[in-house]
Amino acid sequence: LQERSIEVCLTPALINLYDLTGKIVVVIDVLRATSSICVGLANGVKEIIPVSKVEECEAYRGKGYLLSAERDGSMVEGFDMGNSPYSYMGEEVNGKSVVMTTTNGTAALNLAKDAKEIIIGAFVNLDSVCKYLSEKSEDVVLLCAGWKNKFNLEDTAFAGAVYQKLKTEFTVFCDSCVGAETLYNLAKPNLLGFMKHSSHFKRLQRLKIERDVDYCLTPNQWAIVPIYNPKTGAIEKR
Ligand code: 3SL
Repeated sequence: LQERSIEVCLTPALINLYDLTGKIVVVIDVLRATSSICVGLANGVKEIIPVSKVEECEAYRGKGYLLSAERDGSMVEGFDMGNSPYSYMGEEVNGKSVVMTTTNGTAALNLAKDAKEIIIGAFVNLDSVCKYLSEKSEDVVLLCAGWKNKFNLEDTAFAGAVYQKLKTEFTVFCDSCVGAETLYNLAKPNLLGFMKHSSHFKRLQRLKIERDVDYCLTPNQWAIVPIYNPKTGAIEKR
């Protein structure tokens, strides 16, 4: 049996330390970008085009796309929608192509473009991500989007959850995996309560959107694995 590795990259600032060639990268931005991507594609969004900058999103205006732009938790003024999972559920998104830019998640997707495959992970699709990785034979890098290049609790805890489910299938040589799992074990009995310690919870609380956090921390709501193809520029569901 071919041995394969699993690693956790704790922040985008560390990505240059990882060789992504031939590997599957799971991009993780639990609060809220990768959760919203899962929700949208599970609810009839045709495709999501992630772009790093607000100006890139703006360039799609008037061409039949829905424009989703978030910075520092808030919707950027003048755009169609922000980054709430609840705005990715209604009739208005059904069958639409959405161009999305977020503070951290879409930039992290862009950093993963040298990988063999890029998939989208969040608690809302935890088991589907694990099943997908389990059925493949590639090495895996779990890339936490963090907050402005810094470590965050929620993405690391999710990486720990994936690692915990899969570790017996991999050769492990990565302390970040062990650290992430330790954090997940601490958080698991009360994910929402634990995440109240996170800076992003406090940020979203100030914006009065705690219900988004609750939603994004509820595991396995959607049996879906969104896949990002940097060649087409789109995320679609498998
Ligand atoms: O950073 C991101 O990509 C966003 O998910 C942040 S927020 O939850 O929309 O504020």
